[in-house]
Amino acid sequence: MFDKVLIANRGEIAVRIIRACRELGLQTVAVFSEADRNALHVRLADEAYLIGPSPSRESYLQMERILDVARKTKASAIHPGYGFLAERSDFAQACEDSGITFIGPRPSAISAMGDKATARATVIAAGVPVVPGTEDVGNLTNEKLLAAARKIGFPLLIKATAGGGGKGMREVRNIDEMPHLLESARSEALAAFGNGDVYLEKLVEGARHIEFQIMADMEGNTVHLGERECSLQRRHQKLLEEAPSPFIDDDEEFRQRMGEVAVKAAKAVNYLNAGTIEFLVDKDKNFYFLEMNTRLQVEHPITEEVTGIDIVTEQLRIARGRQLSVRQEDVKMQGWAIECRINAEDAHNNFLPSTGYISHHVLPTGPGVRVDTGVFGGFQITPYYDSLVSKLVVKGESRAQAILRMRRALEEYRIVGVKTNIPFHQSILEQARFIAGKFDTRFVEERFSLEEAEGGKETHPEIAAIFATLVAHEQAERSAHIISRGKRDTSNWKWVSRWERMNR
Ligand code: MV4
Repeated sequence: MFDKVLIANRGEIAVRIIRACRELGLQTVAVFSEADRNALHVRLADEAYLIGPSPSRESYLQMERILDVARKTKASAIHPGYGFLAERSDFAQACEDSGITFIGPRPSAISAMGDKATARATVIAAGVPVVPGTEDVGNLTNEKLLAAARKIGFPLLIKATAGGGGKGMREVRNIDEMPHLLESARSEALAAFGNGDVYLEKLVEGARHIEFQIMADMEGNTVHLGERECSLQRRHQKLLEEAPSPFIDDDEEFRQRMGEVAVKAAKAVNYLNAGTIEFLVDKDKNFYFLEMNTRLQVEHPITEEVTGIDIVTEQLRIARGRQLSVRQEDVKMQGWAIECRINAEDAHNNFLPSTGYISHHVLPTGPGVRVDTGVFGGFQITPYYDSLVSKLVVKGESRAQAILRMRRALEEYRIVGVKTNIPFHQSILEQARFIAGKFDTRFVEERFSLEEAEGGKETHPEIAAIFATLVAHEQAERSAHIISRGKRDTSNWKWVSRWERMNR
């Protein structure tokens, strides 16, 4: 059993894991690249070791160097976080071979779910619904794929077996464009994953993306912690997530039916520790397994907020051989949580990452607000890693309260030195379709093009009226008086000068 954990990651998730270890009395070892000498995870850990230059290929992806640090410091467990080495079965295996506990699933489950065609075949065999498509694994020839396409029908999607996250994905409307799109999908997949294999699925249009959190212990107890709504994405990057999903909300029967299928899919690969089953859900509530993420996810906090279960603590307990602390019937979703991913990016420059020195970072606080972050005032945002600055999470009793609370928190948020997508989140939270919960995976991209086309004058009078009533109700229920919510003070500089005067 371990009492010292190496965290093979950086940023907010490394901080999140260190905090859970600290609460459990476990020693922590951080690793860092040259760009991260001053990082928060380095400051918070009991020990920290430089593992290489800034590019992740030369640091956070260096398995041997990380294992060396673990051996040297006698850390007998490694938490991989998300990204980097989290879904590398060879890394999980290398840990096992070195007698180090990998805090996550077994290598066999990572590889079975990592190959999306194998994942499909495996869950089909377990009786889990998938979108109609190819069911063979391994390298399918173009000839076979063309024959399969005629059977499946159009429109369909070409997907990369090594993929996930939309890389190497192509929408095909008819057989004539298929050969060309097969070639481009294969070459994109080959470049991105070193594997050009593809498979086919019928295109499900206007679907929602809903995922279930899974936890499983060494005894094979497997539970789900309910769903997260993840339809709001841009270019396959999630932007805002909520739990529960407005599409499931109080349909407990539907939730349990999907949850049972999610558990079945996880059990099909003898799953251990935390994972996520992604589903596509169409407007008639048909749902289909898409893929499994064999890691802790960025958006795990919203599930923690509505279930009261600390997922990272649970991960550590499971890895130490303890039983799950909850049975399925004990898991209850209560209230509503929303997460906004605050990214350092420039909306006016094609959402390119915005780098630079964060001179001020003042976080929203108060009732129902949680911020997970790895940055602070004085931190330099470099171009080497992803653009996530923080995860702003709010919890309310109802969805309406969570929305109002998120708007309030976004107004309070002050970050100076880099551009962020805070204005984007504010505009989403004002959208009638978002407020009404009537959106699918096309919403974000459609909305932006619509706004341009119509000069921002998209109106849904009925939905707007319904929400006005909701807000009025919500506000009437509060005794506090509400100051007319003006526009966010967009001038950070004005705010900084006030702050400086206050601190003189
Ligand atoms: C789909 C789909 C429609 N039909 N599969 C995108 C990334 C990868 N995880 C799966 N994706 C999709 N697969 C079928 N058969 C639509 C998407 C999709 C999507 C899925 C989840 C969240 C956002 C999305 C945005 C565009 C397309």
